[in-house]
Amino acid sequence: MKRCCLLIAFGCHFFASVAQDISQYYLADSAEYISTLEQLLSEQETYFISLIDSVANSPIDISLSEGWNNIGYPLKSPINVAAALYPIHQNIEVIKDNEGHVYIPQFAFNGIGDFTPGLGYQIKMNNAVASFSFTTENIAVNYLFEIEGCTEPTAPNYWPLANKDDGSCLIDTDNDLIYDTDEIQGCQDGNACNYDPLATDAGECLYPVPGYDCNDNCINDSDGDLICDEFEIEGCLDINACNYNENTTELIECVYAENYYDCDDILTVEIGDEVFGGIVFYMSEDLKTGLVVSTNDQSNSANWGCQGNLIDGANNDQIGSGLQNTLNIISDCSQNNIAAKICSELTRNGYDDWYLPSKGELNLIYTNLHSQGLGNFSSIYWSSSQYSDFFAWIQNFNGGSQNYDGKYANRQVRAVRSF
Ligand SMILES: [Ca+2]
Ligand SMILES: [Ca+2]
Ligand SMILES: [Ca+2]
Ligand SMILES: [Ca+2]
Repeated sequence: MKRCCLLIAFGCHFFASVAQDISQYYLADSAEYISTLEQLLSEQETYFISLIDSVANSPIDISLSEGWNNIGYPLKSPINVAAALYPIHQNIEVIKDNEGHVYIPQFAFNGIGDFTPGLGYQIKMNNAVASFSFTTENIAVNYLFEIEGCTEPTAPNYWPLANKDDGSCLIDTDNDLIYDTDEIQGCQDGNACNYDPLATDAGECLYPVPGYDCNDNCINDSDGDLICDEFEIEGCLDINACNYNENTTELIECVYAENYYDCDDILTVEIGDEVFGGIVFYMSEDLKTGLVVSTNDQSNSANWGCQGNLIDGANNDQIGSGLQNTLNIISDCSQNNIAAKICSELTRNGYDDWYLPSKGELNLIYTNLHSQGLGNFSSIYWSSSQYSDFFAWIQNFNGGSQNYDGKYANRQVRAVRSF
């Protein structure tokens, strides 16, 4: 390789490749690296001194007219044709050497390579150039060649000749004794899916979705249906069941509402409905319980019983007290075929828990059913509410009045039960 070629190659390739190898040199043998650096510096310095010397000793001014000209290359050192003619390259159409090689600036094609000292060339100009000379200024300033390497003076592989940083500087920004160029960014959490044991700089970590491992498989899946234990949905697939769930993944026993109740245990019946063995005449405020009355009379001629005896605990007249009144009457009164016993001994529609309604309950039967044309009632009915030792409460369903009557009187009997 000719000397001038070396200079251009220096800039474009040789320096760069040496610089890239510097880290190895440096790490392997810093003495060898310094020696190499000194040698290169020395060679370039020698070359420039030689070039400057030859120009200084050959200050030849050339005048170029439009069209063909003959010129000689006057310097003592060869130099790249493109570099030497850079200041006037826009005015040149083509330049040829004796062997027919050409340099065409428009196409950046240099078939000549270097000017050879002492040789002549033919140059065709697009425009005349009055004054041109081969000088170091033109060559060094106008023809920019880049030398790549580390330009950071504090780096151990700082390359003094470099004018373009190539990112190779050995810098340890975070002072962990690992050069920036050797750092590996990655996740440093051993629990993360993308944990990188080689990472030297913290990077983004990725974690599995709760319940799953890093391969998107369930951590726990007892029945192996690919639905993780914690995401199983227990339910029943019968749309009529209270625990119906269309998203069920784990079948459990279906649960159904009781008859005449919804899934919240709320009654679905209304006053007047024939259910629970009778006709509904009362429902509690929370719509969970109620009272029914038999659809026919249990007797149309029965005593209240135990005339002249005061039955303990049978004076209650509120709604809900008929059962207790009845229990107290049959407990205290040994007389048979009395109204309370007729009711308590009744088995009807599968139910055997009937009793004689209290005064308040009997009035509800009158108001909610009989007044609405329901229940087939007639005349006067006994309540289980005692008035005194000789009297007990009755209600006349012809008009609805409540009064007391002698316990010996024969009145009608209609049993009720609660649900
Ligand atoms: Ca570092
Ligand atoms: Ca680091
Ligand atoms: Ca499962
Ligand atoms: Ca399952």
